[in-house]
Amino acid sequence: MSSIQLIFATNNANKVIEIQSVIPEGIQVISLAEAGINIDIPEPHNSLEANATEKSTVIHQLTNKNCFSEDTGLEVTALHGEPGVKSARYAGDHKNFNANIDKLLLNLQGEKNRTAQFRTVISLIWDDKEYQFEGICKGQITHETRGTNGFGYDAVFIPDGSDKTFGEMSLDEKNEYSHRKKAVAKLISCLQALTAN
Ligand code: ITT
Repeated sequence: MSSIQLIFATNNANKVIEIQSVIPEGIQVISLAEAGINIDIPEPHNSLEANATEKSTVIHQLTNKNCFSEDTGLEVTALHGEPGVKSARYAGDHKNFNANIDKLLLNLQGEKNRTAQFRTVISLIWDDKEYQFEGICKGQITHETRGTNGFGYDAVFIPDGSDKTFGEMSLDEKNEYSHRKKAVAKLISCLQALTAN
């Protein structure tokens, strides 16, 4: 694959670190900061798919360059899929990770069913056409926080197949299970097909 550049339409620095850790040589992921873009990208919709499209479209219209975005939600079975699309703002518009975790644990107090999944939807805009890719990681919500690595809800989520929370894992360990990594693998395959010959 020849070297390609893609703007990543996110203001979340943790997502940039995670995605850059799994992108192969030959694909250059450029953050909004590196592209000199400073805007609060809107997420007005009720689905991860629609918000992902909104974010990539806004940046594509602004730059006219190939780009991608991702929207991720933590979907908790006992809470009927919440916080889901509201994961970033679960406890309010200030997007505070600790406040979001506190609210989640409170809402699950006394609840035996702790099953949940992270779901990531990536929206790629390549040559003016949109492609979407999904990645899911199933697991359990703990009763208290464990570990300080990662971001968001990592300290209260144990992926199936592990006994550690994401907050107790290195980035490489998280990538063995991660919803984001699975969605990015599909993105990479698509880019390889689009740029083959
Ligand atoms: P952008 O929209 O700018 O990309 P954001 O932080 O607002 O950044 P989302 O709308 O996708 O991103 O919000 C998802 C929230 O879900 C995020 O703020 C975290 O609280 C949480 N989250 C997403 N991915 C996560 C992960 O891998 N581990 C733990 N929590 C995660």
